[in-house]
Amino acid sequence: MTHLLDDLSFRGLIQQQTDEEGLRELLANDKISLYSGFDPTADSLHIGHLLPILMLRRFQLAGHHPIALVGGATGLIGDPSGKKAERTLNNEEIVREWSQKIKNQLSRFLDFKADENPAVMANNFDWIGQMSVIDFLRDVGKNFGINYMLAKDTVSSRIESGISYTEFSYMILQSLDFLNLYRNSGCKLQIGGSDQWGNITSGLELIRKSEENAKAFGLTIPLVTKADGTKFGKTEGGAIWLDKEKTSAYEFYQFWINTDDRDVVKYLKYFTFLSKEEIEDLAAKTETAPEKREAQKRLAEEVTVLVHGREAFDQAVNISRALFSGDIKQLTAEEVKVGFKGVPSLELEQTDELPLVDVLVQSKLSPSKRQAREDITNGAVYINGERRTDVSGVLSSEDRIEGQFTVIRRGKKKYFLLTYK
Ligand code: 383
Repeated sequence: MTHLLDDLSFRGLIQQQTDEEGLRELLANDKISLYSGFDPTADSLHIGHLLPILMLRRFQLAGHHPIALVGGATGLIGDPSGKKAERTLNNEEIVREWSQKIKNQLSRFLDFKADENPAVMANNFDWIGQMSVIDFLRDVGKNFGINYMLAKDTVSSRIESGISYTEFSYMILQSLDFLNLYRNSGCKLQIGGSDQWGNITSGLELIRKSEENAKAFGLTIPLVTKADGTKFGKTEGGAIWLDKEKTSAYEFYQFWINTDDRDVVKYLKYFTFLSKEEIEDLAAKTETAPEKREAQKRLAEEVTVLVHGREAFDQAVNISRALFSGDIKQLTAEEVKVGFKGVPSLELEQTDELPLVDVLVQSKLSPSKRQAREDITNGAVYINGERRTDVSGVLSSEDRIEGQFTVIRRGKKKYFLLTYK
């Protein structure tokens, strides 16, 4: 069997390791506990969190014991890692609410009922929340030299612009987590994005100072980059969230299907569990027939099914197909709503039955009545995907999908949506 670390390095998932040989040996001989932490800084995780989550899953699939930690306490403090400016503090009730949501999201990716190696959920509020400031300063703080802390990137990069004592102390809390999990759960490895290197190594330092003959490891995952130089995971609409209320399964699917040919093989390695052979096969197809976009299709399928389930994936494909072919009629009202999110729209009364010409003008699809008539006679106007050529035509209740939407299209891709009160 391939060593887990060899699979991870084939996938390009390893950025830095504290002791490669040591970890290799440990993993070859033992099933270990490992953890990664997620701070509740929003009401949902986003695709930037996906790699470490899937990494925990990769370890679990290889027989190890993953611990997903929600930063109920650290989320109240704010990690300065990778941040150019001080964060604003969120109130405790909000952070508690977000912790719960993030916990629910995390639990979908790991198996908590596995016989041999069930995943475990932890919340650092359980040990940090009650800690007294005296204990913190005496028992933990004593192990951290100021010079050591100042030398960390996350701190040194903020000396000019400023960093509060609060954020400065963050690394101590994350270190304390690692020590705690090491002591109480035998956790020997912390993983995280490369932005977490400083926090992970300071935890190892604390463990080394606190425990005799300690053996613990750190491993980081690279930052996901894009060939065109833009930031991964961001669209015009903002982040790609894992919560389908914030980013629909259709938008999620679209995000992956639009992956650049230059990035797609890398993302298959990163974000899917496909084998080396399957990925190499898709890589070859991208070389020989890039126009078929087989690799993108497979990537979008794998990741959408993983995050949103098979049914939501099928729906996303259905919407995409209908939008591509123009066959809108076959969509359900729900699918129209999702597929046309962001398309300009107008809300009408249920009783409204408007002349098509007027609607084209009102929606600004056609600049004037004269042009609207011309567009109709030229065959450029479609209602729910069907061409309308009658200039005196009226939009009636029969033109509504499940009584809720009328999709108007002019030309190849100018869309407008009518909704009804
Ligand atoms: C808190 C307590 C711990 C260990 C880790 C933490 C959270 C950590 C952090 N992580 C980021 C986050 O929460 O801030 N201090 O948004 C992100 N992670 C992971 C990964 C990543 C990092 O959750 O690189 C992207 O997703 O490490 O930015 O004891």
